Amino acid sequence: MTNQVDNPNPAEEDQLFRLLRQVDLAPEASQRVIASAIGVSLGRLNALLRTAADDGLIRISNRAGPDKRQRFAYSLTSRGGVEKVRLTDRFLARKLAEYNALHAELTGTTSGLVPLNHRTNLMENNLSPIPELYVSHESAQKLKVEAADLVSHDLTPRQICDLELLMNGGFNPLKGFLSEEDYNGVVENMRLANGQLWPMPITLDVSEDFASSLEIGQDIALRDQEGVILATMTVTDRWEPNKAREAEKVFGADDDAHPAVNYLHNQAGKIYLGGPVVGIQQPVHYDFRARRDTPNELRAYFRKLGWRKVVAFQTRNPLHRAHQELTFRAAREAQANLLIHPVVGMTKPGDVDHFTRVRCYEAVLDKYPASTTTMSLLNLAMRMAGPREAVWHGLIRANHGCTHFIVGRDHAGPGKNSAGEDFYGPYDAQELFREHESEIGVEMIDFKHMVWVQERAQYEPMDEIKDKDDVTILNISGTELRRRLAEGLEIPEWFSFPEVVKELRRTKPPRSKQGFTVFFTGFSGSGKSTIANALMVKLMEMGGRPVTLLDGDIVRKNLSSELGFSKEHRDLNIRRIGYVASEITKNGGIAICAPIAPYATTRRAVREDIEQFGAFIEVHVATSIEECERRDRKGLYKLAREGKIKEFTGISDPYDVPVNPELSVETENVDVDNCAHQVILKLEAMGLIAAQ
Ligand code: PPS
Repeated sequence: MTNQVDNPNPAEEDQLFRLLRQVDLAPEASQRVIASAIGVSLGRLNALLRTAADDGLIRISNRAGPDKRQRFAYSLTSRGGVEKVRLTDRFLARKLAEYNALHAELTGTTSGLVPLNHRTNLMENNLSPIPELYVSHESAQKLKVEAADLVSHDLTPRQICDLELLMNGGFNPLKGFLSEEDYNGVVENMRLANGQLWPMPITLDVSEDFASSLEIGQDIALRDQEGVILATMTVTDRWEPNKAREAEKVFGADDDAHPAVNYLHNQAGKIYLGGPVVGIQQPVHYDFRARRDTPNELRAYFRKLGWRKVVAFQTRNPLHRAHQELTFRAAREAQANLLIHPVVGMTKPGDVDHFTRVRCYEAVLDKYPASTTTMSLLNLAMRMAGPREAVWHGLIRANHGCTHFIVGRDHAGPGKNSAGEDFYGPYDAQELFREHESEIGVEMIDFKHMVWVQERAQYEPMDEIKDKDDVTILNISGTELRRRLAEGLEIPEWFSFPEVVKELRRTKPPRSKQGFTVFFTGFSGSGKSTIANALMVKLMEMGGRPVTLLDGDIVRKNLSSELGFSKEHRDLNIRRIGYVASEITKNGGIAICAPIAPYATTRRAVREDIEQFGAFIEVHVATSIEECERRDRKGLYKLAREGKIKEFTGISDPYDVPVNPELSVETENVDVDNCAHQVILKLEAMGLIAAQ
């Protein structure tokens, strides 16, 4: 608790805090009940109520009914909710200071005697409750009705994850989405404006139009994707961030190959809103409900079981034998209990989906002694920010009552940058964590790279093997595992548990049985549709999977008939094609798409959507614009030259040539059958069609 206690009149502040807490907990109570609950006279209560109402913290309304002494009803406003959270922190800080001073006096610290430190901070240890941003259930019901009239923002999936952890204290000490001043501090030096350590910008990004429709000081409702109001927020800040700067400082490079930088530039809104949040209800989860815990629920669980030391293991991957060994070792080293704390919010695109992972974790959990280990799911949206992310993960685990945290090699690594190099050094995360360990409040246990020593039939940390030259060291990397799964190859028992392998095989059948999308792109008249048709027929001849052709013209007729050729409309058209193709791919079919798809960012977005479920094969039909214009099969180029068709790709509208397509086909002097055959060969090489 680091809040400063600077109010000249703490007694008044205490009274206001107690009043707001009381109104929050029992909005239906009579004046007499409130007065006695907070320990003031009726006269004083009236004065307090009037001031609180004038300041917009509570609402006073007439109460119907015969009892003349109960003429009014009181309820907390959104603003009152924010003030209550603020005063709770200050109240706690003041009480702790008083407690510490009293303790010092009783133990003689002030007279120079040695203090009993282990008792002084009892109230601040990892097991005491931490502040949340929720109002009581009663107030929430009332606020929800009022919030229905507010302007609302529909949260994105990432914002919902962030909001959940803001509200339940997972992001303590944050009280809402960052203000501009806090954001600048976080971006520049990982600190909030008050100096507290916080490495990750938690921002509410919105469109320019929405932002400009708001006034500073206005309350807005934050809704989930079904329209349920989860919280209200008082907008105190609105600004246009320097995203390139944020990318450089937070993620280490302004490079779109980094998933969070890509999100920042291509998905996040242009404007950020900041302000305190009042929590109305938790986001609803229908899956694995019993496995999800708030920080306070975990703290209570640890208290109940008497777990004073808890080491947390963060993961976004299935657990194999090496992980089990290292978590065992970490727990032994720290003499602590173990919390397996997998992320189920958002992880790196392409990761194994969380449903499969949780089934795998549940299978592995049986292999741990139940009395020392537990598992809880964390609805975090990861950013893959390596070192900063490790510090952030540590703070989040401290909030969840943990005392130790495992940081591995390349913790939360985003993979390679656009030059093919790693974004961060393998131990950068451990270094940054070590630097801030005491402020984070959890001790780091650095990950030992575990390998299988065949002769001894056990896992050992690589750096501790003395007889490296005399033993056989085995290891299967993540890439190798994916290859084996994709090709249906054996996965040895020493590497994983049969239950886990079975689960992984169930979700990821070999590539030759998975769905995939072939995405042709090129100028109008380049030959996309003709090759796509030939390819479709060849695939249908082979049989095995259903094939769907989403040709440019067919889609424009059936899916996008109302769209034109502006950038916005073209993007929408391609996103629709991508959506349909991703559904086909997910369900094991083959989608062949053949739109012009002129913009690289949109093609990338579609690729990301599809690669969650299966392969995406981008085929550039590289017929030159001169050749297309010479052919001019539909006579459109002529019209475009005459200015009768506007925004015509290659003539009066841009085409981003694909930089790294899976295949590029030349059509000049090559017949269609041969072009389609090149695609078939590529699919075969990728293992997508098994050799007959
Ligand atoms: S996009 O950009 O991907 O949405 O375009 P797409 O849906 O594939 O376009 C399909 C066909 O529309 C015709 N057409 C135009 N193309 C480009 N620019 C403009 N302004 C335009 N207006 C109409 C054109 O015949 C496209 O043809 P094909 O040959 O199917 O690519």
